[in-house]
Amino acid sequence: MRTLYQFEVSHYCEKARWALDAKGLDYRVKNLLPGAHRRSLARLAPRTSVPVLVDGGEVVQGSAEIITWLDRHHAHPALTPVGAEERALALEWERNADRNLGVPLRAVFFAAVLDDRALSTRLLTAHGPWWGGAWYALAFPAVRRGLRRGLNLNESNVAAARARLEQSFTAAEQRLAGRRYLAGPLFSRADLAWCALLSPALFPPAALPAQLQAFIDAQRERPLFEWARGIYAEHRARRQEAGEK
Ligand SMILES: N[C@@H](CCC(=O)N[C@@H](CS)C(=O)NCC(=O)O)C(=O)O
Repeated sequence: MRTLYQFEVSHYCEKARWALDAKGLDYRVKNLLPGAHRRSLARLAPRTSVPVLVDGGEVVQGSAEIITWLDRHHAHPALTPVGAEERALALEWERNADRNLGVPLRAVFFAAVLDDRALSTRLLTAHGPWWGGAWYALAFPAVRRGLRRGLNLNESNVAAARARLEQSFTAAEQRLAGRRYLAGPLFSRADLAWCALLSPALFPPAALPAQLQAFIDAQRERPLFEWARGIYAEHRARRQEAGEK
């Protein structure tokens, strides 16, 4: 069985889920627990990050790599444009989303969420192993320290992440002016990446700390957010329930 190793809360994992769903493929998800995930992944993949797709004995790590692999093995519908120019554009805009949207949005999100232990525990253990709550009761302070260190969550970096997000929103809006899609006439991995990586702000997974909610509320009416809600409505089929969590 095709298996996606993931964190339910991760927007990079949402990218991979969306790609699998777009292809209409059956798969099961294996939800790992942030902090404890390293042990599970050490046996499987070279790095410690999710998403990781295991399909027919092959292991593919990274959301972009998963989309490329899926397009190679399950061609329809194509997420990578066929024409060279559009293909290059789609890959460039996807890379742009991975670096300039996914990374700073995660920093802004976790900088606020990690201050609230109950909320963090709920989000990070969601749909995960049955022992997640008990494990976090002991390990959460260490997990939080590790996340803050790994994501470089200090005041100046978080302020810089907010500024980078504003720049990214503006750049995407300029690109989308007069266009339905980012890279040519069809929906592609570029659109998928921008929308999936924006998803924590589009569809907040819980009631969020006031300051973070205020930041999101201030963006909600932006053309980029309106566009992304439209793309979700039109292109994101509901995930087929496929087995074990
Ligand atoms: N560029 C990677 C980023 C993946 C990523 O940063 N995953 C995070 C969750 S959002 C993760 O697994 N962090 C834990 C770790 O790296 O150990 C991708 O597109 O898959």
